Amino acid sequence: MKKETKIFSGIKPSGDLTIGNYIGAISQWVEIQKDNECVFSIVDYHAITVKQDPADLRRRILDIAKTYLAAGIDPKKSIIFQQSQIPAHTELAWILNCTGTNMADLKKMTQFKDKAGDKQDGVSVGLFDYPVLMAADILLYDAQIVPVGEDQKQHVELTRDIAKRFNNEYGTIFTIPEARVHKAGARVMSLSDPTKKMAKSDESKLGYIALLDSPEVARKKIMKAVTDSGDDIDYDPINRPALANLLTIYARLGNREIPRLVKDNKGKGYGEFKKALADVVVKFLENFQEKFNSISDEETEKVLEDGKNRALAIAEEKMKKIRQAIGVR
Ligand code: AQP
Repeated sequence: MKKETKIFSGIKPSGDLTIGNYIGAISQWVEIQKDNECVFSIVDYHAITVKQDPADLRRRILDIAKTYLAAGIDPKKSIIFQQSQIPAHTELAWILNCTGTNMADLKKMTQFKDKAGDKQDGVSVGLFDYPVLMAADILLYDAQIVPVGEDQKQHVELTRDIAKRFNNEYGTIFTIPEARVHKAGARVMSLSDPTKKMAKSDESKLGYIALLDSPEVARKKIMKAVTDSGDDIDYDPINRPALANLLTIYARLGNREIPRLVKDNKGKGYGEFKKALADVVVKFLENFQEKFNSISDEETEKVLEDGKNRALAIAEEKMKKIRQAIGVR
């Protein structure tokens, strides 16, 4: 990666953040921010594509900002801001709805198909249109790289298509971004169903470990995690996806390499392995929560205010060029 590459990424406050969000997204950001110009958002207008309780939503916005800080995002270097505070995101999404995006593009999106299921006519237009708002988020900041988990790769591909079509029509306005998926832990799977991604809005709370779960709850969830047939410890994502998922979590939260973990756990049964994994997860959560709890709401609000001002300056400058290009200014 070139030095000072522009990076954009975000998380929507649709539930309490999970170790999947940490492994697949936030932990990568902490590394990436060292040498790059990063913008990290709490993309709250994405969360309201499905019904949210207003008080919960407000609390989660602050909690996500605090999570970024507790995980090691440095607000002096990187911009941390709340998407809804910058009107340019929704303005640009509307423009891209009209130029660059076709209905057929959105109908292909796997996440929409998964989330809407067989009720496509009953879900909000926002859920269908979500990838266009995401394209606006990325394109406003001229992001070159978008670090995401595997599940969001398709949306970044669509962003590239939208940007190219817009540029063809109006001249080179947008930078064409690229998705960057961290190989290990790109897709952390549900603890109760290893064929499904671990998701913060999963109705089954046993499927995910929230970053703010108490150690007892986290331990219980690990001990109840489904396993595959077989009783030795081996890494085989095709035939033993549940165990492969647990090994990935162990490796990423315990800072270990999978082959080494397999070697060290040879001869152990699932019960013993899960106990060791639970210890690693609990230790990680305790460290994380200690940092999280030491950050006040006031401090977090200040970071968001500063981030808003910095993001606003970049977004407004970009919007001026876009408004001129399409002829409304
Ligand atoms: N299970 C996961 N494994 C790896 N990465 C993941 N991410 C989410 N879940 C996993 C990554 O976290 C970032 C933020 O995602 P988001 O909240 O904006 O959207 P999402 O992918 O829809 O996340 P969830 O947790 O699944 O939310 P819900 O349940 O509300 O839909 C992204 O980079 C994502 O790849």
